[in-house]
Amino acid sequence: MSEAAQTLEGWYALHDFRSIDWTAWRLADAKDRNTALDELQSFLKEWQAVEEAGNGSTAFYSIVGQKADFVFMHLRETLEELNAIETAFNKTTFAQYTIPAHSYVSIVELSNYMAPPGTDPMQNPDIIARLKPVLPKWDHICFYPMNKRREGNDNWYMLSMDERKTMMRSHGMIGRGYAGKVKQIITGSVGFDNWEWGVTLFANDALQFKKLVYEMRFDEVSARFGEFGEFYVGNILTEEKLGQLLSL
Ligand code: 76R
Repeated sequence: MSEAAQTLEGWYALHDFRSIDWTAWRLADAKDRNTALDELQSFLKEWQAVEEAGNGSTAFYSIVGQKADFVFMHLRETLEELNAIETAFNKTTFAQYTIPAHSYVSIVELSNYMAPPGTDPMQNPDIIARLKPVLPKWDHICFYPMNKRREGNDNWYMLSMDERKTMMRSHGMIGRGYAGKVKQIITGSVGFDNWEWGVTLFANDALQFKKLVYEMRFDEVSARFGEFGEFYVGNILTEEKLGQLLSL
């Protein structure tokens, strides 16, 4: 058996994608629409307070295209908290005007492929900060799930630790070229959802998503072993943008 990579886990993650039921929203009377907006805004404030207290983080983005209209990405200490957020949102007036579009459950994950041997990662404040990150409020988000292939000669899980380390080093070097332009959060989802990882990227220039993902396609670990699900891309929903989105 090949040696499993050691992983470190941080906050649990829920990506909650919703579509807006525009017909219902249009038909609602102004009073109901105001109640819906107020409730949504108070949830956003509550989540912001959780973030400021260091107990989690939430990102709120619109989604371009027909797969969904917006996404909440929540990070919390426990699966119970994520469940509670989801249920509380579902009970709001605003939720009555939304349709669940997609969801993804995972946990922030770092693996030890690049860790210097003989060090205790949990003594490293940078590592702790990456396991429990404050999600950037950058202009754009990109999310997609992925697997590492397990087929014939292209079985990631049958490779030796050294072979995987070499490939992950090359992967990491490409990624580093995007420092400051793209922030990535890798969440592990083996046992939690349909794919092995969720990849969440943030950037102020959306084109950098395409540049990074394309460059990685030529790198062995993605070229030979990467299998990808659906891509979701969108724009940050500030209070002002939210008002514009929902105004009729
Ligand atoms: O954690 C680290 O920074 C060390 C290096 C590193 C690891 C271990 C790293 C760096 N990644 C790691 C693990 Mn990554 N990453 C992806 C994708 O579209 C594709 O082809 C793949 C999707 C992107 C865009 C990306 C970006 N990475 C992983 C893993 C877990 C693998 C495992 O355990 O087998 C996956 C699935 C994955 C996928 N990666 C980086 C980036 C970027 C931008 C970096 C550089 C980070 C930095 O140094 O700032």
